This record gives sequence, C-alpha cells and structure tokens, in this order.
Amino acid sequence: YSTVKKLFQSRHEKYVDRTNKVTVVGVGQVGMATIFALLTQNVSNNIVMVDTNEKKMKGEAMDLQHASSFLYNGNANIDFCTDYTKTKDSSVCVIAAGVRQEVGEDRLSLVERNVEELKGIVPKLVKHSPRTIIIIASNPVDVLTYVTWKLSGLQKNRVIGSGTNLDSGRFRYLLSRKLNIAPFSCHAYIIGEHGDSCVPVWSSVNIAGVRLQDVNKNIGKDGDDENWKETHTQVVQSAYTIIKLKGYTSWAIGLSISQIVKAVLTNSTRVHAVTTCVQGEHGVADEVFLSLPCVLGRSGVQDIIRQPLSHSERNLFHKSAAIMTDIQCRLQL
Ligand code: 6V0
Repeated sequence: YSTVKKLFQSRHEKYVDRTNKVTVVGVGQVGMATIFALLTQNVSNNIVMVDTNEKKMKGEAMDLQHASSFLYNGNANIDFCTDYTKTKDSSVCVIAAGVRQEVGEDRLSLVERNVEELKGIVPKLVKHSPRTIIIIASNPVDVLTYVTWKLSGLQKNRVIGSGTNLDSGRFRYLLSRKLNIAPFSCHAYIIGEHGDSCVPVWSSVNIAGVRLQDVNKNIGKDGDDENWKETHTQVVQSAYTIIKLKGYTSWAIGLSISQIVKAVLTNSTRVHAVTTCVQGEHGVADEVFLSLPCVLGRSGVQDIIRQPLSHSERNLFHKSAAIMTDIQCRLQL
C-alpha cells in the first residue's frame, strides 16, 4: 500500500523469529486449549494449526487472530493448513488429533483408531521439520508415544508424551486442598501409565522437604485411618468424572502441554513427569514408554530422574510396564 510506504522509513527487512514455532495437529478441545495456553502464557506467538476439518480450523484460527490485540505479545502469527507445508521448521510439534474417550470408555480402547491417525500425521511432520521435538497428547498417550517414536525415526529424547504431568498436577491439587497450601508447594509425582494403572509415589511426597510418610507412616496405604489413598483414586477417576460432566477434558491438559512446550523452548531444565522410554529404569527390561520425572530442555528429554521407589511402588510400575508391553506386541506398525 502506498500508505505503508508513506508511513514508514524502512531500515531493514522484517525479522521473522522461527525459534519458537509450534505446530499443533488436531485443533479440537485439547489442541485449542493448548494453543490458548501457549498464546496467553506467552510461551509462543508463532503457531501453525493442522486439522482435517478445515472449516472448523479456519474458524478457530480467525477467532484467535482477533484476540491478538489482547495478548501479551500482540504480534502473534497464527496460521493453519491441511497439507503440513506451513509447519516447516517447527521447533515443537504437538499432536492432539484423533478420537477421544466416550462416557465410561477407557483410554486403551482408542489405540487402533489413533495409531491409524498417527500413520498419516507423523511422517508428514518429520518431513517438514526433521529436527523437531514431538509432544504427543492423543490417547492412549504412552503407547502412542512409542508409536510416534517408531514412525518418526527421531531420537528417543525428541519424542515426549504428555504422560502423567497432568495426573501429577491433579494429585498436587487434591493434596493441596487437604493441606490447605498451594499446589505448587506440594512436591508429588505420579508415574507409570497415564491411565488406570498410574502409580502415586507416596514415598517421596513432601512439603518443603518434609516427607508426609515421616509424619504419617501409613500415608497412601490401606492401613491409613485418614484414607489419603483416596486422593489417588480420585486422580484415576478424574477424567471419567469430567467426561461424564462436560464430555471431554481440556483446560488442565492444555496448560500441562503448554508447560512442557515452555520447558523445551526455553531450555529450562525443569522437571516434569512425562512419557519416555523407560527401558532399564527400575528394572524394566522391555522397550516400553511410560512416565517418569524427566529433565526437559531444548533437546527434549535430557535426563530421567532416578527416583528411589518403595517395593510396592516398583511393583506397580512394573504392572504398568507389563500392560504397555502387551499392547505394543499386538500393534501392527
Ligand atoms: P476432539 O475435540 O474430538 O478433537 C480431535 C481433533 O482431531 C478434531 O478436530 C479432528 O478433526 C482432528 N483430527 C482427527 N484426525 C486427524 C488427523 N488425521 N489429522 C489432523 N487432525 C485430525 O478431541 P479432544 O481434543 O478432546 O481429544 C484429542 C485427543 O487427546 C484424544 O485422543 C483424547 O483422548 C486425548 N486426550 C489426552 C489427554 C492427556 O492427558 N494426554 C487429555 C485429554 C484428552
């Protein structure tokens, strides 16, 4: 426009920052909550959406573009495509595409349908962004992290499942209500499967270094007359309850993924419980993917924390691993 030419004395061509480019595949409830969190928490202002439903995606993109002037960094680049071309050179790709649980359905029942979706998604992502880090949220997330790793040809550290970061958040929230302190100050992890066999690590739950187990030796066990174990039952039931009430879960998983993306993009070395290959950890022999606390940075999973586990926690972790091995053996990739 001549108005533009009159208004600006151009000194240099526009600088485009590609280091924080995030692609989100699947812009349903989880994908959109993730994008909203990424933008509003100032994790990235450079988003590309991919979905098979172009009409809905265009509507979501326009709606968010109109929010630009209300964002912290108001110059957001929000784009979309169905053919993956605009995803080129994404630093991080989030996969939140596929089917979700119906009321009463468990996550593992989604496996075949979502593996087929991944076969159409992962090779295209890697073709356009061969150095990307993939964060997968679609369920069953642990098995699908393994499948994504296999399909992608990327190094193991570059494929991360959202895993039990969400379950750990739910656990901390529930503990925080009982203790009447901020969830942030409840240091507690859930490991293993993001699903029914997830494992609460009661032996290391602590507040400012004070282990709850040293205050109540039966904490989390059957013999505890205060029934703290119920907290874990509630974590496991959370998704089922929310799906019964509102049909899907979105806000907490969106913020959880945004936090993982932030750790990667900022090379923060923050610790999150995420899905990674746990072969060799806690005596697991198989090449299975489950959650353990991991140090996250620009290379993805930088380290796995060698958390001491009690005998029963280790047994439960092995049960999660056996469930995953069984499903992985039946997959046709
Ligand atoms: P949704 O709202 O139905 O959105 C799914 C989106 O994926 C839709 O917009 C589809 O059009 C799109 N889609 C489907 N196939 C493809 C494809 N091949 N390529 C591109 N887009 C596609 O589902 P919702 O967002 O609620 O859930 C998405 C996935 O996340 C499901 O598998 C859920 O089970 C899973 N969740 C995982 C959680 C976690 O903690 N890891 C938490 C909640 C849901």
